[in-house]
Amino acid sequence: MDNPTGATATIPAGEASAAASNRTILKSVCRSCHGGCGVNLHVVDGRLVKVEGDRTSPLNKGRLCPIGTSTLDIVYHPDRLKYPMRRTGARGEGKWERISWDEALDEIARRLQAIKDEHGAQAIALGTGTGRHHIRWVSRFGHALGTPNWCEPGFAQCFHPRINTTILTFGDLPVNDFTSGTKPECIVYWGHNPMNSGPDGETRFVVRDSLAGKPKTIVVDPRRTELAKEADLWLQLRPGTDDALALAMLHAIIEEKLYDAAFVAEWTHGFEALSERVKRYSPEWAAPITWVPAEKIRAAARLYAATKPSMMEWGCAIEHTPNTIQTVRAISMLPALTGNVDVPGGWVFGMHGLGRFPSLIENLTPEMSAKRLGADRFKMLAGEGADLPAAHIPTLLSAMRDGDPYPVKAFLVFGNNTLTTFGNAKQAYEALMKLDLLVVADLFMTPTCELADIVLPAASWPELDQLAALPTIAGNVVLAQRKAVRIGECKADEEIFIELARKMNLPVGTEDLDVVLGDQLARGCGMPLDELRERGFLDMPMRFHKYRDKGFKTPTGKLELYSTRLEAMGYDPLPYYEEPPESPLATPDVAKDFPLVLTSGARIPFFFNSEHRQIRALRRAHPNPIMEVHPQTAASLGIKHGDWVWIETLRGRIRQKAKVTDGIDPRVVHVEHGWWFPEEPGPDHGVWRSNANVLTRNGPPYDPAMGTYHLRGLLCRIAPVLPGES
Ligand SMILES: Nc1nc2c(c(=O)[nH]1)N[C@H]1C(S)=C(S)[C@@H](COP(=O)(O)OP(=O)(O)OC[C@H]3O[C@@H](n4cnc5c(=O)[nH]c(N)nc54)[C@H](O)[C@@H]3O)O[C@H]1N2
Ligand SMILES: Nc1nc2c(c(=O)[nH]1)N[C@H]1C(S)=C(S)[C@@H](COP(=O)(O)OP(=O)(O)OC[C@H]3O[C@@H](n4cnc5c(=O)[nH]c(N)nc54)[C@H](O)[C@@H]3O)O[C@H]1N2
Ligand code: SF4
Ligand SMILES: [Mo]
Repeated sequence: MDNPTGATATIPAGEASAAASNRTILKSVCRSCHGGCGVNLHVVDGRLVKVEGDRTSPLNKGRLCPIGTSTLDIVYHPDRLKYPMRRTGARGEGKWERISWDEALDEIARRLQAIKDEHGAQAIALGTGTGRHHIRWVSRFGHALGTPNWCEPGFAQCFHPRINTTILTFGDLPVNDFTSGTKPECIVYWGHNPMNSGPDGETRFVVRDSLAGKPKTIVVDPRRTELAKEADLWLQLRPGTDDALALAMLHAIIEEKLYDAAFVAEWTHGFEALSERVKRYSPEWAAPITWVPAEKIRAAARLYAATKPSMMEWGCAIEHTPNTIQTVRAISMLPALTGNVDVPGGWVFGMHGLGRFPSLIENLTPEMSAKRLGADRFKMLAGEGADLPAAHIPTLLSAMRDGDPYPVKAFLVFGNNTLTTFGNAKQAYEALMKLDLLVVADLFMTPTCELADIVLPAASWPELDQLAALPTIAGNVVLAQRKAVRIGECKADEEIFIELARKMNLPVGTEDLDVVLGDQLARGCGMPLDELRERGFLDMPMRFHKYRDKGFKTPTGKLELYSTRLEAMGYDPLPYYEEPPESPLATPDVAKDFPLVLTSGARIPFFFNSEHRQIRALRRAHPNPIMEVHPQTAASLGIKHGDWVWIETLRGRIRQKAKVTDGIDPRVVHVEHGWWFPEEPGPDHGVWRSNANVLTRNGPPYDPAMGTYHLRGLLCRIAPVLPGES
């Protein structure tokens, strides 16, 4: 389903051809999702007229998804924010005046300085969204300002548990070898559906292409996705129980001696301890927890272990419960035990074509770092176990709302629709309403922008210069992102940070953008910035079995099944199972009133999280929020396909339209995330009606090392929306 929207990425042919003589074509990279599809940007008289997939790019070979195809509609949408604005009425009243950039930045600088002087730098927090071009620039500006408190809703909930955990276990983040040409014989899709999502760190087209060689596939998903339909084995588990399933597969692989004995003996640390630990987690133990029959778990273990090379494609579903670190660890041990590590057609470590980003974290004193919200408890998120430490969001929200453990007075949000994507959206709202200063930089006037003191118009990806390296962290393909046009007074987030740092006379973080980018390249692949911009991208040849030279980059030099670093931080060095805190087994009393298991957030190919509802072609392809329910459950409650349905949890209720399907277990319900209705009036734009995060919880217990809260596998009840109900 590459482009069923019929959206066109070109302006009318006449206009384009009339101006064809002064056409410039820039090689760039689409950044509307985590992927990095190569593109050619056609510019005529300062206007972007065409965005086409770059046929020479190894990542997309000329293809674009529906979102990439809609780039012109996004860039030139009439609702784009085009100049800075200051609030004139009460917070959230929707009254604004236009101001200049100078006025906006002067006022922000003045108010930040006053808060810093009165409460300390830690009273200023920064926020951003998932994996965007400027994500690390947000932390950089925070560190330059002297605050340790920056956050992103994915840090404890998405990808970073995988990054931080695999760095402990393997010394590096493994990715899949999609580009060397070696055909995988088996692929596991675990809580991940790259048919719909532009996945974390990969690009969707190479992931899809890997299916062409007809590998065996194993799909771990509570919903019958396109991949599940075609799979050799579909493990339809209860949401939130991935850890139990992985532990049971490890049990079977060890008990039946299906592991790669030579690799395990030479290259792993702690195999005996792991074997002892997983003895208790047999497939028969896991069956009633996961709802997957024991025989099927064994069959999956056998198929995976016997078929090489094997890839593991994993998604954020495994990071949406409060036992994230152990879940990621347990799943990552499947490739580890079967020797599918740094091999062609399997998991590989990257070439790191982009040098480490200068986050300026060294600018924080140890005392200030220790003040990072959550650092005392969640060391894998906010402390020494994190690749790039970030603040714990629920703790940050309490600091804003209640001044606990200390007051946070300002929040600068660069590309995050807080009210839609943070767990427990109502608490997020209460926290934002308490701030002295809320600044939001975005492309559109979101419900979160509506609460701001100052709104800044951000540049979208074809409006700015940057670098990208895909897969993320691994950096095998390095790409130059090019500024092709300017819209209104929009500015790149990076430029805003640099200007603000200069205005505030900060000691660091004031260098020109190109200096930072050039330096990152010099410390990575070594190619000069101008040359990369000319060529568009650099595809670095892969090397395999890199650990054979100097061992794994872990304290023992081995792949640590038993994690010495987790142990040193005071966490369990071996994986274990923990039932999700709200579930039919953990809270049977709650389950009496809320009998269904709720999961959320399976990706929609036409939207990126809370974005793109205002893009007509994309919205036409998916006009309404859709919940999924089994025919049996629907019939028992009088719900028909296409009905609006209430979905209610202990936190609140929302409505979405029913898709009645036997592709979901009768005991499970799925809701989409990210919904608000840009076409409806502000300030809330309908954000409370269908927003999945009205339903989710962000209270304790959290993952002990990562602070992760609970987005998938909660308890809910559903009922038809009756005429006249609102
Ligand atoms: N219930 C539930 N909640 C979830 C999830 C789930 O599965 N279920 N998934 C979670 C996950 S995995 C993640 S990563 C988060 C994602 O959460 P977010 O990253 O916050 O979500 P987005 O909607 O992608 O982005 C937020 C805003 O960034 C703006 N934006 C886009 N490009 C730019 C730019 O270049 N500059 C600026 N300044 N703004 C820009 C968009 O217009 C949008 O308003 O959501 C999480 N929330
Ligand atoms: N088009 C598009 N692309 C995107 C995004 C987007 O919103 N739209 N969002 C981006 C972001 S932030 C992320 S993190 C990635 C996410 O993309 P993926 O990692 O592919 O994850 P999801 O699509 O959220 O979920 C994948 C599958 O997990 C299943 N699932 C639900 N609950 C559970 C569970 O408890 N266990 C298991 N094993 N499976 C479960 C769902 O049924 C779904 O089919 O996509 C990124 N790319
Ligand atoms: S998959 Fe992502 S990077 Fe590729 S065209 Fe779509 S939005 Fe752009
Ligand atoms: Mo994410």
